[in-house]
Amino acid sequence: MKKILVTGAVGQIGSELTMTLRKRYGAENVVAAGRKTKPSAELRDSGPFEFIEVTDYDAVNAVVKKYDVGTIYHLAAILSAVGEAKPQLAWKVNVDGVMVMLELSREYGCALMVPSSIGAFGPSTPKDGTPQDTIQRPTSMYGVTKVSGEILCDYYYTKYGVDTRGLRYPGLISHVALPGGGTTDYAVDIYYKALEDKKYECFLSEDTRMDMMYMPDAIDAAIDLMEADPSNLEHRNAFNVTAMNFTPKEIAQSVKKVIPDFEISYKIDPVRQGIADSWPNSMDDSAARKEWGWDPKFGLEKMTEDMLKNLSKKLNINY
Ligand code: AKB
Repeated sequence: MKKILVTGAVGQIGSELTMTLRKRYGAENVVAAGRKTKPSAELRDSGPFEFIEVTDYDAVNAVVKKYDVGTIYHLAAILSAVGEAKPQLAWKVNVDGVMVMLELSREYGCALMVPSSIGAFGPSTPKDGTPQDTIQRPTSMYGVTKVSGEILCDYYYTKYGVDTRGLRYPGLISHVALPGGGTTDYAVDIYYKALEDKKYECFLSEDTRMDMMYMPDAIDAAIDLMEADPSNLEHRNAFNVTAMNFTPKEIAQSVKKVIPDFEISYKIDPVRQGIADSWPNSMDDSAARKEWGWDPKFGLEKMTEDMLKNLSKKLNINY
């Protein structure tokens, strides 16, 4: 079989996606690629691993050739908070990197998955039940790069027939790898702090509502989308996908049901609050449900129970 390449394989989504793909398609068929973060022993030893810079066409080309790659999950990206601090880096990684993947996919006939985000929307987008096809005028640099990536995917599909597919991920929550500098990171931090300190100081206000998803659903979404019958896909830029939406106050209440003496306090970070306020409260993901059967399994309470159970084992802290 042609091989699968996962870029950003050491990151929050990549580390779990790579292992799931290896179990499903055979470890030798899934090439993990990272930049400089040391991979876990499991990731490094269970199948092929390569260090590459995703903006380096020649380096990625060599890996695609060496392994006869037929599918690329391009997960390497700069997240929203880091993107505001380093806009040029965000453009380089998030847009130039996508261009490298699109060009190679055109040349080698690869299917390409590029994640987008709720960050691809902005303050002029309808905030509740945000439609699949709507105004996209983001005010964060991250959002600018994500919209650019979506439009480039549409362009390469229409112009060159590249099999592009994408997901507008909401905030992702996992007990395996930490997110790297996003606006929704609070929804991961809160579980660690609940176990470690029984308290958490949140950088967003208590009523900031955003879409969220537990990692097992995010992994299923990526694989199900890439396995979907192409003739059913009307959207080639990125699909709205969500599993739940909540505020910091609501996630804190769900933690408190399991750890009754947990307390949350608030110290607002104006940069991340500004980004969060420009994003939707909730997206309409009916196009994903209709076109490829999107159907998430985890809501807030089920996720909280699972997160705390798994983190308590990982951190060796009982509750
Ligand atoms: C971020 O907060 O930057 C990401 C995202 C929603 O795309 N988690």
